Amino acid sequence: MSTDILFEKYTLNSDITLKNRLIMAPMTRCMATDKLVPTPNMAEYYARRADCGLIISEATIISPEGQGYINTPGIFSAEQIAGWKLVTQKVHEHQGKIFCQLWHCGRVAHSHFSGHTPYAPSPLGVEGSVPRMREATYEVPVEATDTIIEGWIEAYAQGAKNAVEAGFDGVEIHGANGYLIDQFLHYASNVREDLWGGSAENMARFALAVVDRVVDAVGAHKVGLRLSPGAYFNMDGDERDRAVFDYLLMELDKRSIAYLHVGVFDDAMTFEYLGGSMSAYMRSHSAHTLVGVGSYTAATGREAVQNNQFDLLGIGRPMIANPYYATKIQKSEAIVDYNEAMLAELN
Ligand code: FNR
Ligand code: 8K6
Repeated sequence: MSTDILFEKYTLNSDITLKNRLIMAPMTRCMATDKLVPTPNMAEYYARRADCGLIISEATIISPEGQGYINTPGIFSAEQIAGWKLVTQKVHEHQGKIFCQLWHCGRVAHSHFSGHTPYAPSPLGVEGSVPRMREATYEVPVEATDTIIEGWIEAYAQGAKNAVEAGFDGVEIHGANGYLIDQFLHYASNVREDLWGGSAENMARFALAVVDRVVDAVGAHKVGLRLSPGAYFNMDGDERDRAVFDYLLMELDKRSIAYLHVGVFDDAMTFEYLGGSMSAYMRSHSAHTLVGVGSYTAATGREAVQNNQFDLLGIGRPMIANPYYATKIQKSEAIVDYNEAMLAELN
């Protein structure tokens, strides 16, 4: 019998072994309570995905001023930690593993939620409005002071500690998709000329500081990081960004974090200044375990893993459409196609 590489065990590090190479990609579902507390329904939803090697939770905000979408869960209050405990217990009862994705929206946050104009690296806004809230158009953010920036770094570390207290197996720092950390990493959103901008080293400083503080808080083996070196969502590309990511990936290789994760919707997208896809660029510039993602099926993703394009396969939308996705793939059962109407409930 031939073995399926997707269902091989994968050793992330000396503390964490995954039962297979399928990763549930983080997906915002906007189903937490108005106090941003995860619900029992969310616990059941995640438990139905515990057959994959590792679940990455939906993005979870680390402080109230980081919120940019309605009813996204948080990890900064005791009530939220208690809500997440239910989720992690259910996933563990089903022999699954789950990391918490730590999130701050930066300029894509909104005063509708926090009562004040969002802070960001530079006062450069994005076009558009909060999804599902057309009246809430995006604001021009206020440039963050050093004190605010230090507070953010601390908030990521506290969020990581809270996540471990809530029973998560680790955390994924959300450094992708045009949110706060990514805003430091691209010239389109960072025109600072102080310690936090103006050069590759300065622009990477915030991401590295967050990684280092989170590692100090919970241990490197429990820390993953998602990055979007290619600008594609809430962000414009700039060829100077390349040097920032070259530097950042080089620095990250000096740290023994659990994995890196590509942040993209379609990994077939290529970026001229990266010389190809985001996954190919990250693979050739990093020795870390790489989670690839973006419009893969089990078949195309398996091929990519076999070709050593990445180590672990992130699956997003198909996991919304298919509870027990991993089991279905393993048994070669038919997969239900995803459609956006499925976002209306937690199947
Ligand atoms: C996402 N994605 C996403 N990414 C992230 O880092 N944090 C998040 O909270 C979300 N939220 C989210 C919600 C929904 C409804 C979708 C469809 C996507 C991106 C996601 O993790 C993944 O990168 C993409 O969906 C591409 O993978 P698939 O869906 O093609 O397998
Ligand atoms: C539905 C609740 C809000 C979800 C927020 C996360 C955003 C995911 C929504 C999917 C939109 C896809 C946009 C991808 C842009 C790629 C452009 C090439």
